[in-house]
This record gives sequence, C-alpha cells and structure tokens, in this order.
Amino acid sequence: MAEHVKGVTPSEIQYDGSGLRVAIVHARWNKVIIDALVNGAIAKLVERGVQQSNIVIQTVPGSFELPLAASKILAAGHVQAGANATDLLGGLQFGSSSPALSTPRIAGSQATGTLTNRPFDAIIAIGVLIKGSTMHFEYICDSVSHALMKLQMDSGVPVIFGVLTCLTDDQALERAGIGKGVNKGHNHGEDWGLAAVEMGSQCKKWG
Ligand code: DLZ
Repeated sequence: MAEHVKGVTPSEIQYDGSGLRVAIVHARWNKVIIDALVNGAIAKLVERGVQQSNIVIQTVPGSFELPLAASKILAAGHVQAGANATDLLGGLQFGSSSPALSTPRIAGSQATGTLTNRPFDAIIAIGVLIKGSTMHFEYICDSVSHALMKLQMDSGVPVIFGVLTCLTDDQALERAGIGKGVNKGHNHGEDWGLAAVEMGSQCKKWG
C-alpha cells in the first residue's frame, strides 16, 4: 500500500482521557456535515476514556460566533467555587438548567455533560465554512482562525481548530467522511477528538 504523505501521523502514545473534561462548541450552518464531525469527535473522546458526563456541547448560529462562545464557556468552566456560572455567561444562557447543555442534540450522541465550575481541559470549536460568491468566506475564515488561536494562547487551554474552510460542498462532505463518491473521505472530527485528548493531557502535565 502506498505510504500517505498528507495527514496526521497517529501518536505513539495512547493518551488517557478518563480524567479530562472537554467542551465542544459547534456552529449550526451546514448541519449534516457538522453532525458528522461532532459525532466523530465525540466517538474518539469516548474511545480514549473521556466520560460522557465530562463532555459538554453548546451550539451557536454560525462559525463567526465560535470564538466568543468558546471564550465564555472556558471562563464559566473556570469560575471560583461559589461564583455563579450563569452570571458570567450572561446572554448565552448556559447553565445546568439549559437544555442546550444538558441534552445531546445529535442523534446517537454520547455526550451528557452539563456546565459546572470544573475547568475544561480542552475545547473543540467546530464549524463548516463553504466559499460562496462574495468575500464573506475569507473574512470569516481569517477572523475566526485568528480569534481561536488568540483564545488558546491567552487562556492556556487547548482550543482545537475544528473549522473546515472548503471551496466546495464536496470538499466539506469528504472531510466529514460522508463524501458522495466510492471513497467517503475521512472524518476530521475524529482527529479533533484525539487532538483534544492529547493536548488536554499534555497541558495538564506541562502545567
Ligand atoms: C453568513 C454565513 C455564510 C454566508 N456562510 C456561513 C458558512 O458557510 N458557515 C458558517 O458557519 N456560517 C456562515 N455564515 C454565518 C456566520 O458565521 C454568522 O453566523 C453570521 O454572519 C452572524 O454573525
């Protein structure tokens, strides 16, 4: 079999996610693709031992909303014991009573976590941007990627970049493992789940 040139080489270390708490924030644009990616990420988190009750999911309208929501979720996960998480989250309406955080919204999803004040070890931001006929795509790709990197560097918490920036629908479908051809492609959500476990574990060790 030909050796693959592109793509991530699996780590030689099998990281243990059993002590990790992971948030997934995802856009609702291009939902079929989003659902496949989110399910792929969750499957790998669970496979690596992350408890379902330690996976918290929040949706936002589009990819442009991902950085602010991710920032708020991380802040809420870091509030001091006794502080009111929902106050910090303001209009985003998080909290254990929120159906958005207490109920999995993706069929077959294994995530059951609710927001508490226990810090997150990693957050995965998932969106699917598909180029249209205006400059909208370029502006959102650029601003979202920079904002997510800034959040990661400022917070010290791994922010996994789960934003597909595709030129066509077919590219996006193939990167979610649901391509139309004989070769369905590869679900990048799985890589993001593994990246969250690896980076979450390593950052705990590095302090
Ligand atoms: C407006 C828009 C467009 C045209 N395309 C996408 C897209 O391909 N993927 C995506 O996640 N979001 C898209 N949006 C919505 C924006 O991200 C954002 O939700 C709105 O501009 C409101 O801020």
